[in-house]
Amino acid sequence: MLSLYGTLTSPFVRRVRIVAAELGVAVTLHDVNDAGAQAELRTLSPIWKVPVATLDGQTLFDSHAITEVLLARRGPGPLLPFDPLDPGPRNAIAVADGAADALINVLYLTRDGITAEASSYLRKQQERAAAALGWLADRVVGGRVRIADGERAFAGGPNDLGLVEIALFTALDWMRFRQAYPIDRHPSLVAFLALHEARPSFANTRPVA
Ligand SMILES: N[C@@H](CCC(=O)N[C@@H](CS)C(=O)NCC(=O)O)C(=O)O
Repeated sequence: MLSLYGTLTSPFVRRVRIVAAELGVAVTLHDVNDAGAQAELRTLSPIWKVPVATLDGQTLFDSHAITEVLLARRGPGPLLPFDPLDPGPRNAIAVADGAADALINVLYLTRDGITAEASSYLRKQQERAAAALGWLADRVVGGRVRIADGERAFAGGPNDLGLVEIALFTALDWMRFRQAYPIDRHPSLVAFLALHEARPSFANTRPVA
């Protein structure tokens, strides 16, 4: 059983929920919008970010730590294996993260009344997200992110899933949910979302307002 601190909207938390669902690991979600769960989160993790999880008596602070440990201990099940030392998948996940982090920053800065006209940092976040998504769009073929390094690009079928695809899907679907970025600019990313969105682990973890 995985005890998970998070929200129903975070793309990073959703990755963990998807990997757990694919591997048949039961999850107890503690919604940190609840004051009690938020207080517990802050005693568990000094960075106060979600996801945080406890698994096999150990506490893990970050979506990468949690999903990689899940995959190593309970997987790979139906997912593509993940080699943490293969630079291709690592880089692709870093780019998906970079886009998501940048647009999360834009969302929170905008909610605080900071405009793109007033803040060069905010504009840089928007430009970073566009650069990152353009890079990914150039590498998506059907349901996969094709990565030059290592053997991974050639493993599995055209719509198989690994941590790279799950990171990209959750980032893109969050952007769509928050209207944070015009994904329509990239037809390959729109097609990628459409190919995967009915998969039960994705459909059952859609962000809810
Ligand atoms: N690198 C972290 C990023 C996690 C993250 O940014 N989580 C956001 C929610 S989507 C968060 O907790 N933000 C709260 C804050 O910044 O105060 C991971 O992969 O888990």
